[in-house]
Amino acid sequence: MSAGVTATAHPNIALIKYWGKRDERLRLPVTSSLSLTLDVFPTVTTVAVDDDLAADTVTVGEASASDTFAAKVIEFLGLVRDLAGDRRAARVRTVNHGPTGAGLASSASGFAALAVAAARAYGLELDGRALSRLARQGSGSASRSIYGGFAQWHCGEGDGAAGDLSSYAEPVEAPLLDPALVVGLVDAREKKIPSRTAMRRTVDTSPLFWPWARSSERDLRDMRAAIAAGDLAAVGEIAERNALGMHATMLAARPAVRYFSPGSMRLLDRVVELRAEGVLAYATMDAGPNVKVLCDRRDSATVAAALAEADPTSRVVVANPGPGATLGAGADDHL
Ligand code: 2P0
Repeated sequence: MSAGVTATAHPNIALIKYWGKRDERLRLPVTSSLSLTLDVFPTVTTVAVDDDLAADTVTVGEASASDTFAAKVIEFLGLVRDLAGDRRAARVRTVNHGPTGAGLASSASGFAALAVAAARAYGLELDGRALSRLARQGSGSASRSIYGGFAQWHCGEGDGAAGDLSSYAEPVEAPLLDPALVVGLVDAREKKIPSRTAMRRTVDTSPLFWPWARSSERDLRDMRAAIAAGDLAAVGEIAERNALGMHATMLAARPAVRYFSPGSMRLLDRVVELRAEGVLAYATMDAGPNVKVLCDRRDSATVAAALAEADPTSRVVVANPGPGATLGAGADDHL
């Protein structure tokens, strides 16, 4: 058996959120989204195609993966095998250096790393756009982790093959910004309602979903202009309103989906106070209670100290813009 192909990818945090699919199978989103890839919590994944293996095996670190996780990985390998015209099974080993399933984009880094490693292991030569489309089919947000820094995932047009071809992420240049994202880990445990379930329930039952989706298209246009102008205050304001609006759609779902906890509220309150104190700091939240605060890199230590003081049980991690998905084990050289 060969040693396999290893790839590393980092999570991304959306400043304009992806929330709602128009095609569940192909993971085509209702709206376009825009994110920042981080330099913390990478996933490192190795795929080894094996002539003698009867069925795929999936391990997480040194242990067997749960049935649910293994099923997702094996389904994804099926897509890669179809593209490559190669029916051989593979061994997959993945290590996620961050909280898993806690609204910290572990599925984004996970499927981006798996897409890059599996494509190469099965001999496919895919460019960034094709890798992004492939990663998208594992987990929508993974389409954006193919790229470092800011990235926009285009919702694309139409359904079926046309939608598939037109729905991919691209990098967004931001030479005038020097941002940091300070992560307040209120609770690093796995969330109770998976984002996939929450997303579907919101689209199906929330009267606020379509108004948010329409306003999100406008938020994205405004966000692109604010990034191009290097206007951190505008970028932050748009990101915060887009995220809180997304949570409003969930709160209005039936039954409601609520990811906020008392710790989240303490951190959100502190962010408002920081602004009153003159620090440009803006919050965003995903499918979990953790709060991520966008600020200028120069203010990241101030923001981190404020969050740690506001909620002493939260772990605070300062992240900066990180790299796109790459072959190799990144910093994790011992793998
Ligand atoms: C995002 N989230 O834009 C949004 C905001 C969570 C809140 O993408 O169903 O794991 O696998 O396509 O990508 C989380 O959803 O969902 C997510 P699937 P995914 O980052």
